[in-house]
Amino acid sequence: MPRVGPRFCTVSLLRGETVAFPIRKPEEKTVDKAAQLMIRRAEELGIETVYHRYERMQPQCGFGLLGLCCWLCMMGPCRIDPFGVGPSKGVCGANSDTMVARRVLLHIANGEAAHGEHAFHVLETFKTAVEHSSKNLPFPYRIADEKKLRAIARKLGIPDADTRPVLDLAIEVAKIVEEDFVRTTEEPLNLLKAYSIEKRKRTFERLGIVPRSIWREGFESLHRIHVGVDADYRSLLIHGLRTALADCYAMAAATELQDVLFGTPRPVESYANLGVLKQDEVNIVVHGHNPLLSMKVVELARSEEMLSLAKSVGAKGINVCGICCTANEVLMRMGVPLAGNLLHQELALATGAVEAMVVDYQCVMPSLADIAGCFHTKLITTMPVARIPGAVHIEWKAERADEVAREVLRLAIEGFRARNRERVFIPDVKSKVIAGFSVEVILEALGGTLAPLVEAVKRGDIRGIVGIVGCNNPKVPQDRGHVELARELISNDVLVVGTGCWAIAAAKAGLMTLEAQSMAGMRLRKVLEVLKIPPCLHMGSCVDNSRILAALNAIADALGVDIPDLPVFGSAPEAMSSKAVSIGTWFVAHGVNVHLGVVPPVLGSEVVTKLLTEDIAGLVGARFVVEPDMKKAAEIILEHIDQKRKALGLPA
Ligand code: BF8
Repeated sequence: MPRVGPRFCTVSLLRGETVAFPIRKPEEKTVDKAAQLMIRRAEELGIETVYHRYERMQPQCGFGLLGLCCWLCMMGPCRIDPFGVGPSKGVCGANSDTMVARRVLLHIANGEAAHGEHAFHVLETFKTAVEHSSKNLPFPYRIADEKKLRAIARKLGIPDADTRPVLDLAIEVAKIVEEDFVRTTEEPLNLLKAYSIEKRKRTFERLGIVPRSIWREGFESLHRIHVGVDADYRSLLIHGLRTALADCYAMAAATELQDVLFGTPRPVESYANLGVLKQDEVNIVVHGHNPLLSMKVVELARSEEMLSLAKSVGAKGINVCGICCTANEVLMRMGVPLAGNLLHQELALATGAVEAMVVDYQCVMPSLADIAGCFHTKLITTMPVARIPGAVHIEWKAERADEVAREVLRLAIEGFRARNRERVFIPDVKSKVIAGFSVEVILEALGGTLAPLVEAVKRGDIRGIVGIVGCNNPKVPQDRGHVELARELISNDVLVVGTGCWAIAAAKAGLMTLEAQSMAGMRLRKVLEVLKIPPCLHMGSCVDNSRILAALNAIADALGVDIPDLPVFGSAPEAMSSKAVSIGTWFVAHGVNVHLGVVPPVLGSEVVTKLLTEDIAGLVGARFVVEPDMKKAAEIILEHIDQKRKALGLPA
């Protein structure tokens, strides 16, 4: 059991002294009421969570926080003294600029690899599904959204996209997307050619950052950061832009093909927060990012066969709910409730009410196995690339997806008998949410054209549009930045859209309901009431940031301007993962300023910091802005929006 109480956490420093760091109260760790209750509950039960581990980790390495430590070769680890007293170069001779830039590129490549693998797994499944359908063979997956497939084919320039047989088209689409992974020539990504607006393409060409293949850019990044290769912070970061662009179109591939396999999201009502767990039902939490298995689990959980099995063990039903982006995927398409975002994953298990947590990959904490072990809960890993010691591993394969889902459900249902009701504590906290705002749905709500939205922006009823995305990070109180920034912006007539853990935070805070229209400024409110939409729009999981880009492309096209000219901004108030670094970078590359609420590890190099926060604007028309205070962040964002409106000749 960790040393977590009552008010101090003691840490022995290398020098042998012991330093006490104040432990924050639950109310200082998170603004989420359910999480506050569950942190106390976890402490009563002697369960360590991410919140406690973060405090035990203090003080975190000052070199690491500045980006000034390097362990990329075995001459290291090295660290550079930011005060100029100790070493100014690593053993290999790399200075602080090289060290910091290498680390940024490593984060981007890591994020790109994560989204790239996700997209590739979806592509492989899509291809196999099409092959089986062509031969009339049974397969767990099939084309569910023909309309979306034809729309993708049209965008890719495939001839006769509206009339050709659907399986022919699917084969063509798969070939074109596959080429974007494996291309060995200098040709640009097909998806970028088809999806990006002309003005942006010209910028990418001018800077030499047009990505060639999804695999190649990440591969080259890892080569460049190897000891003794690229030492110039500028060329490292320029390749970072190229890799991030490859990431962007990998994400687009994942979103598009998932829509074809599972349907394009449509508005759906559900609930969010730990109060969605049920006392009298089998609770199954799906967690991770790739919906290939979780969609099957949800489908099967609703079958008569499984419901009667659940009743046979004394449960009233089967309650599937989700954590992180897998949650967003199944919410958007099936109305499955959200149990929570990143920092809720351990708390969900600490309720003692979960029979099985089924994980795929990314943002899944290995410590889940320890917490599951305190209860009857089964932690089930399913992906060959993501194993956790202590978990049950039931491996997903596309052709076995239905069987795997059945095995998972049986294990969970069986587990219900072993639930110790005396140890169950489910916080009675949940909020209503309306999700499912794909670009297609937004267009439909506007009557098939963006014109009403563009007109509202022109008039100033919508002052600007901000995409808030990204993670939770225990360095800042959970959800505080997400909620504060969103509230501040909507009250100033800014329409907020977003994805990922922000979307879950906003849902838990009740910002994704029609009632939340009352929190919007008067002018925005009128628009929301006419369209019957919430002030914060849930656009999906993190790969669905590609939907936000698609909307920006369409608005820029409609106004006849480039993306940097638009009154828009991006923000990741609680960014944590490498994927967030990569996503932020490709938004900047596309000309969208990105605000970060957590200081990234770049301050060890003045020139890298300057490049990312100032000089990059001269290259791509946008930059990063770091501001931990959300009131000030909102002011910066509003000022930028107003400047852009003025430049476009739009009224204030
Ligand atoms: O991909 S927002 S913590 S869950 S990385 Fe992870 Fe960050 Fe959440 Fe989704 Ni995105």
